[in-house]
Amino acid sequence: MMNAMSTQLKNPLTTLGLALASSVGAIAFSTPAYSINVDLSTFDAIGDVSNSNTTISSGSTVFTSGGTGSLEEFLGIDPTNFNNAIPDTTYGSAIKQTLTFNAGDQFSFNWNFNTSDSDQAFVAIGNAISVLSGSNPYSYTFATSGNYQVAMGVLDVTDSTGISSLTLSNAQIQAVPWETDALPVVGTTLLFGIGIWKKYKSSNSNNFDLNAIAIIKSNGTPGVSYDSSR
Ligand SMILES: [Ca+2]
Repeated sequence: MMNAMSTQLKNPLTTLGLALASSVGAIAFSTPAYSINVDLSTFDAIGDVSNSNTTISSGSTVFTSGGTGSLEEFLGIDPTNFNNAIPDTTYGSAIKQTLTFNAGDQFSFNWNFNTSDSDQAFVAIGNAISVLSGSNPYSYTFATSGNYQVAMGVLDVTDSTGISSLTLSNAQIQAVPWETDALPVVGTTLLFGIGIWKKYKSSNSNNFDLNAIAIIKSNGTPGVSYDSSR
């Protein structure tokens, strides 16, 4: 008991750092995952895109099959990839953004696709294109950390008529649990950094006080000194 107390008194900043770091650890283990909202309005868009990039339609689209001004050029994806995933496309609209993911992060969004013909909605993660069908919300888990382009869009297939529309909402990243992430280390480092900063600031204050005392002493008289020749 006495030993613990004397340790605290000897180095209160280290003790504070350890106490704060422990509390962060407790929070980390009681909060296994956290979500980050993805703002679709920050995405780049091409074609028939409206409502802050949450509605993607097949009205005023751009052509597919590659080349200048094509959907594939905008996405930076080889037309062959598109043709293999979704054959016979003619026109399309899309949004895209490059985001940073850690291994295990899950990217997801809610979607609704309305079409009256053979048009398709798609999602592209990197160069991998998938027809957007089946489960809602769509979700994708990244196996490897890195920067990835994510893109969502609508394609006219075999025709250039009809208005198909994809609506998107609730886009987010479910980040990996903290206990397998680097965040606790960063948090601890920051907390100790704050401790050092506070110590440094305190040291500066002491220096300032000492200087002030020294100035008063060397001047003899505290207050403003005048140049009598003026
Ligand atoms: Ca169509």
